[in-house]
Amino acid sequence: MKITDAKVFVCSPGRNFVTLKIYTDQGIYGLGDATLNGRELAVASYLNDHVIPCLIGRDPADIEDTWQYFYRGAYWRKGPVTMTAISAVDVALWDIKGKALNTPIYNLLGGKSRTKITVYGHANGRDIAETIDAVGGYIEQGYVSVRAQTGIPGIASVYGVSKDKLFYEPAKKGLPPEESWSTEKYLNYVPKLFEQLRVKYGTDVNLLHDAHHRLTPIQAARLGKELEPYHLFWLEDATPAELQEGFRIIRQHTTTPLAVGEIFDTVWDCKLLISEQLIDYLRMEVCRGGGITPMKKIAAFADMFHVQTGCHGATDMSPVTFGASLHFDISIPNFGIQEYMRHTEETNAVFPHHYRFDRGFLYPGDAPGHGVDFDEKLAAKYPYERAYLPVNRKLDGTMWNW
Ligand code: EZ4
Ligand code: CO
Repeated sequence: MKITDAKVFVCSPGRNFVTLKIYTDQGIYGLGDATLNGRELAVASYLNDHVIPCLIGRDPADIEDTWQYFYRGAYWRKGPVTMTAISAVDVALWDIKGKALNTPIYNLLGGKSRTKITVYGHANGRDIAETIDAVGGYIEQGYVSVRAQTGIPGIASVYGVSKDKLFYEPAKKGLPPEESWSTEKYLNYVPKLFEQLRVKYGTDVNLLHDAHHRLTPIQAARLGKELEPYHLFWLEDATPAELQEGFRIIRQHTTTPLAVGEIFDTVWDCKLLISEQLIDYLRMEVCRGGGITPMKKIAAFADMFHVQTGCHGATDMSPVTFGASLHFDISIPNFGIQEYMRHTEETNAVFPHHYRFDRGFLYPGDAPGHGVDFDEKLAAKYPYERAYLPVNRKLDGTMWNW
């Protein structure tokens, strides 16, 4: 089999997505997701200008060699633009292999290690009372795991809080919106949320929380310690992780389980975090992490150090990434949990798929490949619209981490 062509589609059915379609001389095509939130066109250019010319004529069966060709072969390694582009190629090639062999990708990864994928939903509210109600709504829908984010009195807009209860979409059309932040107000308010959630809903529900890179290690240690009585499933992105050693400080002080990694793009971003057992859950997924090929290896490495996966699954992962992630999730031994933010009806219509959601669980389906398709005609009705993630400032105007 030979690759005859590849095309990049940029569309915006509710939000922007970049989709790679690889064509072969046997009529089989594969789809990959190349969406990088707020930097979409850079990946589209990387693929169009630098990857696709080298793809034509290659044998799509040689997935490992193709991955090495674009990783080692570029000389310039790592980085979110490069790794998102390589991910799209890798996932599209796994899709082609599955279709060529008429089998779902999970069969090519060793088969199923479980029957269904536990997901967590996103509950949020403008204050503690509203957030408590939102968590209740998820429990009623059958979720066993819920992430809870609350607005904070005195801060105008906070990560994870939206007006729409079922959909949370941080990217906004136009130039980056500005949000504000106070670590002091946040640290004083959030433990009360989890105290009240446990009083109201007891211990059966898994509760998660995302600090979204706002804290220093010692502040994260304080939060983890204060949340210990409420037994969180995880505390996510407590501190930025460029300095992996920073997690030693958090770890010394708290038994609250730690998750990190949604912005990591290679194993080098988490080598120390994993090998020193500084984290419990790794948030990398197939789109940002370079595809299924490296993610299998990273998961195996993490398994040696008791680290489980918790793949990022926000709306900026297109349904193609969800499809691929679910095959990965169902096959690996050290799956932990999968994030699941709902896509809009427009997005789902552009990406018809075989995976399905039912009362707190996702199922990958049995279609050959990853089981997600792309309706080009419909996609063409939704042209790209510039959109950015917010930026974040402390109350005195200092730029801070969003
Ligand atoms: O902010 O995917 O846990 N989920 C998250 C997401 C991220 C977005 C960034 O593109 O932190 O909401
Ligand atoms: Co997060």
